[in-house]
Amino acid sequence: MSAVENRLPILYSFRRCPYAMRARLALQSSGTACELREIVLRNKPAEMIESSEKATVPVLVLQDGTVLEESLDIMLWALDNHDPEHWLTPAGNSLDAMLELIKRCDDDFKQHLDRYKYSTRYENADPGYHRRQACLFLGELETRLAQEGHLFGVRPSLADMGIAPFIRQFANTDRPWFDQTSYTHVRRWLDRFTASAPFQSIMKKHPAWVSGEPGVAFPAPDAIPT
Ligand SMILES: N[C@@H](CCC(=O)N[C@@H](CS)C(=O)NCC(=O)O)C(=O)O
Repeated sequence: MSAVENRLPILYSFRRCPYAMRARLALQSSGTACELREIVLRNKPAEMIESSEKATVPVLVLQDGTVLEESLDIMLWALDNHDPEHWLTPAGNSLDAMLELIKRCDDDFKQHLDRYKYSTRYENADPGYHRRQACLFLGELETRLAQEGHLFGVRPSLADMGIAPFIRQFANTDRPWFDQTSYTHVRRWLDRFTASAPFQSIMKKHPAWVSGEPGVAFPAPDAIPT
């Protein structure tokens, strides 16, 4: 990929972060040209911290200096500008309903995911308990996916793209276990998501950004929906 020459929104990102994944998915779907700066979490660039004191990825710095420092805000900003795949308007469903499901993923499910995946980082965390609790959310997704193949209808929406990166993280914590669960629709949905061209494209590897150097042009032109 070529280096960025024009002044574009700057996206501070970390390839493996599920929050950054969902932001990249929306920026790509909306065709929002950015300068992507891949960061290393243990050595965050001063420029990123200057823009966003809380210093979590993703951070999007717009040309007018506005800073978006929540992944969902980045998704909504990008898709409000241009939403060619209609992620914000699933047939027969509302944005509010999608936001409600995403919130439950970000709050309750993520809390159990962290205590399952990183149980040693939490005092007295029982990974088995937290996996069972997380499965309540999976059960709900299973019911939804059994109906029409995606969380809110027959095609991917904001909810699928906002939630799938976290289910991927959950699945990869113990893949042999996950692969033998009865969540067949969730497993198929996740497989389709991870094998999809848009996901493959946002997961391309980039070297860590070096201060003073241009970042990388994102998204790849051939990954932008027409
Ligand atoms: N609510 C934030 C959460 C972002 C977040 O926690 N990102 C993690 C990486 S996955 C992070 O940057 N953590 C800070 C660190 O590890 O220093 C969002 O939706 O953007």
